Amino acid sequence: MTVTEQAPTSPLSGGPGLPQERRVVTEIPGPRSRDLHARRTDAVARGVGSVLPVYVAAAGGGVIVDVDGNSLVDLASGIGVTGVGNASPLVVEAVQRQVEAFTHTCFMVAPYAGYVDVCDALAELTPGDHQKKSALFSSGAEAVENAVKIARVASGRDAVVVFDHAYHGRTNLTMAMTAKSMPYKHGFGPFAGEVYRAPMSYPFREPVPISGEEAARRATTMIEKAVGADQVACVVIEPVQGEGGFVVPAPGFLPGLAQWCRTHDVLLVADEIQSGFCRTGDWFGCDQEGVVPDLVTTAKGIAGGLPLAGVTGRADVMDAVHVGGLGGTYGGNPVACAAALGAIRAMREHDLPGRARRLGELMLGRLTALAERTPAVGDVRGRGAMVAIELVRPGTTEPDAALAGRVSAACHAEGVLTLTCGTYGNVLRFLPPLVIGEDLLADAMDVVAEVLAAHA
Ligand code: PLZ
Repeated sequence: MTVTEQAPTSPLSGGPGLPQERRVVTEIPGPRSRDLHARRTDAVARGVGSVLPVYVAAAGGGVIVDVDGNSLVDLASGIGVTGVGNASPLVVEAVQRQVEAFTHTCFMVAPYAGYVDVCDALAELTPGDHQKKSALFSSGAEAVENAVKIARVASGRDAVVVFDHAYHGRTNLTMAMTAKSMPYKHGFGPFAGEVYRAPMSYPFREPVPISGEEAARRATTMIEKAVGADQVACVVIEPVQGEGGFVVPAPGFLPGLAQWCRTHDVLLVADEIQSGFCRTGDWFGCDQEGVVPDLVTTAKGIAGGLPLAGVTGRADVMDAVHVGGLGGTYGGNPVACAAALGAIRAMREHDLPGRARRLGELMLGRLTALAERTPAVGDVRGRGAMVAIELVRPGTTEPDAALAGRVSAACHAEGVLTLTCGTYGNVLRFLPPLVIGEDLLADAMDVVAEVLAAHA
C-alpha cells in the first residue's frame, strides 16, 4: 500500500487524524531509527545535530510517530514552528492547491498574489496600526540580516545593539548578534563588526532585584556610554528570549527601551521569530505591553512548517532601500506563502492566541506546583505556550545543566519530546503545538513530574 492510499487515521498519515496518544513500543530510539541513524552518520555532516534521533514517519496534533511505531508527545513543535499543528488541514490544502498551479517563478522575476496577501496579513497582524510594508525571505536568520540592512540604510548609521543571551541566527552577521559561543559561534569567526551587547532584564538572575524600567535604563546608559546613541541604527530584541533561556524581561523593560529608541531616533527591531504568531498568547510578544516596534522579524510559526520569514515595518523605513536592494531566489516562495495563508487562517479560526493562553495556564499551574516540592527547580516562567523551568543546585542560582540533560533524556525515553535551552544549558522548555489536546498535555506534564521526582 502506498502512502497516498492510506486512510486518514493510518499511523503514516500525519495531521490531526493521527491517534492522539503517548505510546512507547520499543526502546527510544528503536531499531529502525538506529539503522537510519547509522546511515545518517555516514552521510550527514557531524556538525548538524539532532536532539532525539528517532526518525519521523508522521506527525500531527500533539504527537510525532516514529518509524518504529512509537508515538511521542511533541513539546517542541520543531522549535516553535508548528503552532498550528503538523500537516494542519488548512496548510495542507493550501499547499496542495499551490503546488499543482506553480511551484516557483521567483517574486523578483514574475510576481504572484500570495506574496502580497502574506504582506497584507503581516501589516494587519503585527503591532501598531501605522502604514506598514513587508519583504519576505526563507529563514529567520535571513530576516534578521535584512532588518539590519534596512535599519542601516534608513538611519544612515552602523551600530547594532543586541542583548545578553540573545539568539538571532547562524549566518555571519547573526552569529555576531547571537550571544552564546558554543555551539553557535565557536571557531566560526571573525564575526561582523559594529554589533554591541547590552545587559538584558533577566529577573531570576539579577543580583539585586530591579524593575523593568531600571533594567532598561541600565541598558540604555550602557549604549549611550559605550556606543553613542547617535551611532545606533537599531536595537534588536526578542520580546521573550528563545534559545537564550525563555527569558521574560521584567514588565517595563520593553516599553523603556522603546521610549529611549523614540527619543534618540533609533529603530527598534523586535525579533518575533520564536515568540510571534500566537505562541505567547498574543499574536506577537510585543502585544503584551503594547510596544510598537519600527520593524518586526517573523519566521517559524508563520507558515505551519514551510520555510518562510518576513521583515515588516514602518512604510517609510522599509522603503528607504533602493529598488533591487532586497530579495533572494526563494524569498516568499509561492508554496510557502500559500502555507502561511493557510496557517494564519487556522490561527484565526481556532483562536490560537486563546489556546496558547489556556495551555500556558495548564503548564504554569503544573510546573509551579512541581517547583514548590522540588528545590532544584529554581524558576518557572513563560508566557502563553512558551514556558520553561530553570534547574539549579538547590538553594542557589547555580545552573545545573547536567540535571537538565538527564531530565530531558528521561522524558524522551518515556515518549515526551522536550528541549533544553539557555546560556547555561540548564533550562527545560515546553513549546507544544497550540492545537495539542489538554489530556495529552496533562499526560506529558505527569511524565515531566515523575522524571523530575526521580532525578532531582
Ligand atoms: N531569531 C529569536 O529563535 C531560530 C534555532 C535553532 P532560523 N531559533 C532556533 C538552531 O540551533 O539553529 C531563531 C530564533 C530567533 C532568529 C532565529 C533564526 O531563525 O530560521 O533558524 O534562521
